[in-house]
Amino acid sequence: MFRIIALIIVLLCSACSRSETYKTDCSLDKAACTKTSADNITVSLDAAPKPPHTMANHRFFVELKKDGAPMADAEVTLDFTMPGMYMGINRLKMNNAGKGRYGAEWVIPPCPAGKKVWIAAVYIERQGGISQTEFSFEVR
Ligand SMILES: [Cu+2]
Repeated sequence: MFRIIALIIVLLCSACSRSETYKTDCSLDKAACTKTSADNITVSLDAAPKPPHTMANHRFFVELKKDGAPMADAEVTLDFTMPGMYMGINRLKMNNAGKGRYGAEWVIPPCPAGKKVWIAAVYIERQGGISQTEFSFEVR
């Protein structure tokens, strides 16, 4: 029994340290982040004000392009999660602002464990399917 508990503790701790050293691929401190999805959609994510701060309201922007042209006919959802930690449901349906631009507001919730890394999954829904692109970024 003790061995099982010890094993669980070891597993839990390796899970913490893994997310502690999580390598982000996007800095929203100064500029937008851009990636190209598997189905060749260019996805840019941005936030204001900068740098993003916990407990503050932000406006998040997504800009979509396909073959260089704005993609204005998508349903876009932003889903924020923390690596290795359940932080409740933080899913935003974005408003279509036209010309391939989408926006939503979100107050970044405080983390009880003091973690700063969030993953923003951008879900892009169109006739014919859904695609997903993820960005990971740090807040202050
Ligand atoms: Cu957290």
